[in-house]
Amino acid sequence: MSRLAPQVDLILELRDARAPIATTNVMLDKVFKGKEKIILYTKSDLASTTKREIDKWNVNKETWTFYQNKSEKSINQVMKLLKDKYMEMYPPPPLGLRLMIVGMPNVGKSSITNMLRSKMLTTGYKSKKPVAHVSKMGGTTRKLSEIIRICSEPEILMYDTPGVLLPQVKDVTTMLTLSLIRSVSFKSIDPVISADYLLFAMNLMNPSGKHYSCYLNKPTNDILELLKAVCIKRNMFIKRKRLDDKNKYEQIYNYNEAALQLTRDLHDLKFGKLCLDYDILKDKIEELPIEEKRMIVDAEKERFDAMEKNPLNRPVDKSKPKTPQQRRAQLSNQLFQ
Ligand SMILES: Nc1nc2c(ncn2[C@@H]2O[C@H](COP(=O)(O)OP(=O)(O)OP(=O)(O)O)[C@@H](O)[C@H]2O)c(=O)[nH]1
Ligand SMILES: [Mg+2]
Repeated sequence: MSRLAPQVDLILELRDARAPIATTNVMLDKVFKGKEKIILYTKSDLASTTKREIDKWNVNKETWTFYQNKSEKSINQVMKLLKDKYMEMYPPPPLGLRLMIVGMPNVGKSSITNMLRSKMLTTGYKSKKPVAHVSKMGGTTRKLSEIIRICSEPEILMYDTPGVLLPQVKDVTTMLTLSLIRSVSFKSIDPVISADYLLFAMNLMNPSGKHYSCYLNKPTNDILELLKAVCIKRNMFIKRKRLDDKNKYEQIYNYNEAALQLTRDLHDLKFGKLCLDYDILKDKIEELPIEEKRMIVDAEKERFDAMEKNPLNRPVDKSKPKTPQQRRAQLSNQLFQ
């Protein structure tokens, strides 16, 4: 990417609107220093983040807009921004505007590449078929694309790029946010821990428990209570031999499967639009009346005290892991307890 930087006229940086701070990659600013840039906060159809919240963090007054893939209005807005930038360039780039789409994994770079190409190429052009591969998981695009023509009047050419993570993630909440939006593989994190962070975020957004009312008709800050409700609703149980009588079986809650279900529900918009970025959520706490803030903090303190005494309050699994997959899962559990 840095090798191509001198040939690029404009950077289109994508960040996930559900995690605008966690998906900001300061490394890209270094590589493309001095280049014109437009920021798109993608997946706005899944995000509750507001313009005011983004503006509050836009300390360098950069050009930005929300973006929702497959929305006519959204793509027209991006096309207008691109054309305006082209018109502002004097003299105009002799070989056409060269654009590079950059951002963290899974923020929607390939999706917008295909969308721009299908919308901007004038009708009758040879092929408007999707050229970039799109999938649900981060890490789909593995290498820099060939140059792609997305518009012929004016001439706009672009590169789709692989998602770039910073070498180190800032903190645990950022890691959890990135795993929930599938920018980093959620397989490397205990699903119950991820689900716990999701519950924490949902409670901050709406303390009445509205977001997860499809499972529980009251608010809770106990992830196991919510997971039990998911297990009951979705019949997620594990059958195992009883400890006191090996000839009899008992059913226990399948917390891991329920936690994975919550992350799937998040992507299916079952909990409504959300923001998962701790930095933005923190601001929300500050806007609450003092009594509510105190209640949230006290409840969290109580929960963490309980967790310290008995991490996650889960029954200890003493059985030896049988497969490499189970061994990996057990290791990741240890890392996050
Ligand atoms: N709901 C919603 N989903 C989107 C949007 N844009 C992209 N997606 C989905 O997000 C997932 C990732 O999209 P990609 O375009 O492959 O993301 P990418 O940034 O190219 O990912 P990598 O190449 O892995 O870095 C796919 O499942 C898309 O369908 C959007 O605006 N809204
Ligand atoms: Mg891609």
